Amino acid sequence: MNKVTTLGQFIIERQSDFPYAKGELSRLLRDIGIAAKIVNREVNKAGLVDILGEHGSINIQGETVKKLDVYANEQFIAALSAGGETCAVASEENEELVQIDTAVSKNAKYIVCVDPLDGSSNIDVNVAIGTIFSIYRRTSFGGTVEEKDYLQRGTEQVAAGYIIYGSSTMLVYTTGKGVNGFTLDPSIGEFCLSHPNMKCPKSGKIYSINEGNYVHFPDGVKQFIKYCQVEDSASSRPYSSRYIGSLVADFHRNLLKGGIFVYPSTLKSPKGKLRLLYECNPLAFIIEQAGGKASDGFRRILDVQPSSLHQRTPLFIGSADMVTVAEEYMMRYSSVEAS
Ligand code: P6P
Repeated sequence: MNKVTTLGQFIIERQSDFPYAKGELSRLLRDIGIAAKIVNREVNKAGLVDILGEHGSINIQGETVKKLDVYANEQFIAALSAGGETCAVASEENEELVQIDTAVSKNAKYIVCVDPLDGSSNIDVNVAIGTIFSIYRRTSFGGTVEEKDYLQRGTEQVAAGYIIYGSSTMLVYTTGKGVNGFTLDPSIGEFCLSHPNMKCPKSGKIYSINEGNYVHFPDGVKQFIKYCQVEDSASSRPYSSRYIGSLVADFHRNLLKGGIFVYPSTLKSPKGKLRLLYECNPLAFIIEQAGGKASDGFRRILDVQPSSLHQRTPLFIGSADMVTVAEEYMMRYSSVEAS
């Protein structure tokens, strides 16, 4: 039988990558793993909601059934609060920063930005959904967490990852020393190392974009889509179009198989739809660590200086060569460089 390495064992083994580590980040990552298992249990029951009661109703245990994204948010904030290593959480579900000012946490070292359950509208149709998280070290020294603590460039992340609740549940993360994937074994309730040292193929045959917005895309994006559709066997074109409509699922497929995901600016979302702090930055950190690339069409995502907690950005992410070609089209066909 091959050696099974659990997430907890792996985190401890790799703690030596950081000579001054005293275990806080290790404990924080384990806190996230615990919350992921709790959320996974509820996500897997989602199909039974008619039996267990619609959100807002009282279920057979006498509990109020919550919308899953609200439930997921509560579980991640509770796990991070209980763990004592996080001083604040920036969440897609909370308009303002959530300060964790318990005696232990208020001077904790880390801030977590999280999208607790991205794509939750897909739950009703059994499409894979995900949690995305990003971890920063606070720059202020104790007390109330300040704006400069969470509005840091993506390059300052100390760790980032996602959980995909799909045909199996996986946790994928990086601390800047490569990307590793863990698959949940429900029989033992542990995330087990299944995808060590993940690498994104330099190029691929899949492009992923919601072409329903085509008429409102920038010209550079329209021209890139046409490039993807041209017959050219030498470059394996035309590419296949795959769009799940769940960011983590589209991203995970491209990380494994190669490909590009694009959510550009559109009429409805002139700055793009996806959020910088808790969707684009963590996925950009992961894809770069796996040898891929992430851009807003003109600039490296990780270099963008955030100005607000829920700030949006256009996103071009996946195989490095494909993102580079898309950027070339954006440069060539977009009249005004990125402001
Ligand atoms: P559209 C889900 O709502 C989400 O935030 C991402 O998971 C997904 O990639 C995107 O929006 C889909 O957006 O406009 O194509 O439906």
